[in-house]
Amino acid sequence: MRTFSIVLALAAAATSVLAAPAPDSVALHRRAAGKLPFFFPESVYENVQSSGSSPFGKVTEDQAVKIATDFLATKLGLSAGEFEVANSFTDASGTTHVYGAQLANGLRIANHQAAAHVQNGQVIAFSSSFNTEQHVSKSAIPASSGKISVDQAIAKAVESTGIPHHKDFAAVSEYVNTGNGIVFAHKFQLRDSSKGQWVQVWVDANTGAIVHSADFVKKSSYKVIALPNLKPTQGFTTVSNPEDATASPNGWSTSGTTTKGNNADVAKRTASETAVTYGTGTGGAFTSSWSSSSAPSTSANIQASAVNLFYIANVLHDISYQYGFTEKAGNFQLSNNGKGGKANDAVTVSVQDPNGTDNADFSTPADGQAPLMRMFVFTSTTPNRDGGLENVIPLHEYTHGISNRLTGGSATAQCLETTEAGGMGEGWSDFVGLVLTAKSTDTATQARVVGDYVINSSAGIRSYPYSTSTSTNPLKYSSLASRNEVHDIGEVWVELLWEVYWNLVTKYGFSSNLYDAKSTAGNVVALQLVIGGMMNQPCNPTIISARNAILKADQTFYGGKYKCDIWKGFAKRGVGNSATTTKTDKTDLPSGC
Ligand SMILES: *[C@@H]1O[C@H](CO)[C@@H](O)[C@H](O)[C@H]1NC(C)=O
Ligand SMILES: *[C@@H]1O[C@H](CO)[C@@H](O)[C@H](O)[C@H]1NC(C)=O
Ligand SMILES: [Ca+2]
Ligand SMILES: [Ca+2]
Ligand SMILES: [Zn+2]
Repeated sequence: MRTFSIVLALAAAATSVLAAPAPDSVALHRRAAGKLPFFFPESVYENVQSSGSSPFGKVTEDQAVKIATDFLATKLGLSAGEFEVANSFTDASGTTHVYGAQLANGLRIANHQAAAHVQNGQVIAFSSSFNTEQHVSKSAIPASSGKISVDQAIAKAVESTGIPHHKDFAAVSEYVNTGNGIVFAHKFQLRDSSKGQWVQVWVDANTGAIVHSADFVKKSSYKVIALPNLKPTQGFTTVSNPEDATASPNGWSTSGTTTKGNNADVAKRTASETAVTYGTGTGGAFTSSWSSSSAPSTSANIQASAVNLFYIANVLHDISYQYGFTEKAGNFQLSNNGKGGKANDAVTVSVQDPNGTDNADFSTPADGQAPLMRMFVFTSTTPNRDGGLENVIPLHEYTHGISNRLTGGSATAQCLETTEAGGMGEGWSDFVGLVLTAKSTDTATQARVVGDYVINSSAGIRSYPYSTSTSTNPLKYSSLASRNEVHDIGEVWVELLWEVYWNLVTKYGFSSNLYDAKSTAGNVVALQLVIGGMMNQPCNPTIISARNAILKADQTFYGGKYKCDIWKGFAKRGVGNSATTTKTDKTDLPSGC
């Protein structure tokens, strides 16, 4: 196993101009989420003053429940049969918690909930969403009957939401406060596991309309440098529910409170690893407030970096999954949910890793052992800059994991070890970074620069910007005669792939939805060909055998449709039909192209 870094050393700043990318508001991915009606009367919450020492002392749980329900009956003006305890328990402090809902005609009013909390025989707090001064005093309760049957209500709701009925949950009759009075309703569930949708709805048994709903799917949001944006100067935006249900059925953050989940474990660690600080969220919402004028080490900036890195690692997990980097292919997950492959290898991401500067690296052991991605701080500016905030850098690092696992199979991690194969490893990493940060307004001859933010130089960290213009980027196959370092070799490989990419985008268009790997848009096809090539190529491939593996992927995925687009891209920069591993430029095409 070899550890790959993003740079060997900082390139001396050459001159080149980066055209400012046009703003591109097209999101990479959005889960379809229709808004269903939801009404819940505002709850009141009161701490009840203790009257000092309790006349009761310790009471049993049953006694505590009776004390709570008597209290609620008086407080909310309820008579016998108008309240039902749904659940109660006593915690370690001896406090008994009692929860329930208002009953009418023996049925629950779904959103008329109340609770009381009892300690030492006294109510210490209570809450309610009904019958207090703030709420409408007793609404009229309609009859518990309706014109619409349960089956009719289900049929209507399935039709209007497009989500199938979830038959495991039996329908229940309940009342619902709609905000305009109480209605008699049928309660049931709708679920589509493949789309990650699962909701409970209440349908008015007289009108057939959905009047209330509860969405069981965890909501999430991440304030990040949203792809395809590249760097913090383009701003942080809040991305909502970015998880792909197929690739990440368990979501991204396991708890909704830390940057730790099935695909990635993202934290700032001190050098001795005595302190581990995860990015934090509340109920799935991960906010951040990054400051360009403060050092990366402030807690706000560490949080911004951790949340951004968690986002990038998970996005690439989910996108690469669509193109075949799945559990069985050896991807990086804590649990594989029974889908094959070896688990326990979510990516460990070290935010602002203290053991290095001015670089980033990624170590990939074989399937079943967790890889390590170390993001360092770059030191040539004041304040220093965080590599985790230039999206191309973590995308580059994660792609090392993909190319290493796929080449020669996931059980072995020794297939990108020769200098030429290692060079292509660097190339695939930059290439995937470019593809995930490409915008619909980009052009073939535009200069695409890597690492310009971290070193604050428009030239970035490579010797030339990537571009199909041979004056902007003159690299060709024969350039390898004087290029022996893996990143230098990688630049040549990226140029070859970049020519193919643009042949495809020019002819077949661009899609901003990289999650649809079946799309015929040129950029999606290019990504599929490159990832498919990794699966086909031999252990320690050469540029020639890696090109041939891409041509093979074109046959297997597309029946050879893009053969000539691929050949023309490679031939333009010297890897034509008669090119050999001696690295002399040949620009000829095979017959038929
Ligand atoms: C930093 O390097 C030391 C010494 O090699 C190692 O023990 C420690 O785990 C490293 N710290 C981190 C955060 O990786
Ligand atoms: C980045 O470079 C520009 C232009 O050379 C300079 O004005 C600016 O101060 C630099 N920023 C930092 C943080 O070093
Ligand atoms: Ca795995
Ligand atoms: Ca491998
Ligand atoms: Zn690298």
